[in-house]
Amino acid sequence: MINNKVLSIILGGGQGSRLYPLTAARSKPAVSIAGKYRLVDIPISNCINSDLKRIYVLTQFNSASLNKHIKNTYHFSFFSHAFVDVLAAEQTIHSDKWFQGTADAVRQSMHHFLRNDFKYALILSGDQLYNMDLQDMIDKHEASNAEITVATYPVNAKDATSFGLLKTDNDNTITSFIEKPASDLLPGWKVDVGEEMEKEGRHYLASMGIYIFNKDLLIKLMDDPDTNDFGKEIIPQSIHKYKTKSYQYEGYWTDIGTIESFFEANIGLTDDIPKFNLYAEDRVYTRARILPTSKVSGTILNKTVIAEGCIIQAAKIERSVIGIRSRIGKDSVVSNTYMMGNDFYESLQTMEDNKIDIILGIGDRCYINNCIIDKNCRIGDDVKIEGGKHLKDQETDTYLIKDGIVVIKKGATIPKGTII
Ligand code: ADQ
Ligand code: ADP
Repeated sequence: MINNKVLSIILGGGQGSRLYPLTAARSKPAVSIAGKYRLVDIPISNCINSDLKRIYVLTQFNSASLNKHIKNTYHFSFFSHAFVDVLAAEQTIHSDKWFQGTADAVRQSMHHFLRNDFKYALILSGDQLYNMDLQDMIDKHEASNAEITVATYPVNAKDATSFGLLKTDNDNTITSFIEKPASDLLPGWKVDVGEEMEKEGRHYLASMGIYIFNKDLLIKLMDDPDTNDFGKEIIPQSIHKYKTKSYQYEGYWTDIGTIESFFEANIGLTDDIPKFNLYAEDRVYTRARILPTSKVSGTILNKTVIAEGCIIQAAKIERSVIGIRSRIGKDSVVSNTYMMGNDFYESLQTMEDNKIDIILGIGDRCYINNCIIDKNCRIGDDVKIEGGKHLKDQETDTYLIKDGIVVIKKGATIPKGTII
């Protein structure tokens, strides 16, 4: 089934500087999560699971791997109108600038959207981990005769300053909105979010950056060239002019736009009952790679998620997510680590022929803790990486330390015996 009234638009990200160095060589939507998916698979899967199958992904930094991933993953029947298309910032006769913000990204792509028949535009963020029935949000939008609906989420004071906050009347109509307020303004933004949420200290109602706009209104709003951003301009300017509703969501939802939140979200998948459930009836889609099963020998595994095609001989792996085609050598101990895995296998013969003496993966007798290892890294034997808050933020050619998390850059080689 396809909902023909709705066109989905995923904001795939600008430079993705907060996720650097994971975004150094690829666009943000293409960053790997949970060992086998890419960030963009989350909003796309939420749309597909809600029968919204006409999807554009807007990105500023069109790396080949994003296009390839979308092309190799989202195949729809020849007879269906479904599609997932990547739109990169492009120069046209009307504009020679890059996207100046989220609204500008939508504005510059309007001519592509308007080739489709639709009644509502659903605008989604590309860097959030959640599993939401978007159809229900659309039904509520329609039933309330709203012109705009903003998905909202109760948050605590610590998180509140990173979001757009809003107040509503008894009928869920948004009456005021402030984008990322300073902490001294917070007391004025406390609202009634329901007893359950208040018990958890979540007194503020945040915008999730997920919006439904009626098509005609979106066309009108995009005609004003002076607005670049939904959070900073479009939403605060619209609430008093157009009927704007809040759709309050209380399931799991998290922003994964920073190294720390990205790390926590991945490691959180190893919990006994993870907040984000990958084992639900509604699937998260990704590319079918047809890899062999993983092979594990002599390893104690505790709270660990292992993707397909790995060869593991480690002594112990704990609270870690091990991505596709990973190799981990004998007597190594890996904990609190997200290892993204490899894009290819390297045979012993290839290593010998090319005089390569560090395997693609983690060598023997290594100790790795609090680490993100990007794809295709070589970590030599006897390397010790002990991430943690004792480490200062710093960057070298092969790694970066941010908030105590050591991020090994894509394709880096860490020589034998290195201690970080
Ligand atoms: P932020 O997430 O800080 O706040 P922003 O940086 O504008 O807002 O990003 C929103 C989404 O758009 C992200 O997925 C981002 O990658 C993407 N994006 C940013 N610039 C883009 C561009 N030039 N081209 C394409 N995509 C781009 C927003 C709202 C807040 C709300 C939070 C919820 O402004 O009100 O609370 O989202 O996370
Ligand atoms: P995946 O979707 O499996 O994560 P991608 O298709 O984005 O990976 O990337 C795979 C990349 O790995 C491609 O760019 C491909 O050219 C590269 N690659 C595959 N095999 C090799 C190899 N033997 N040596 C170097 N790069 C390789």
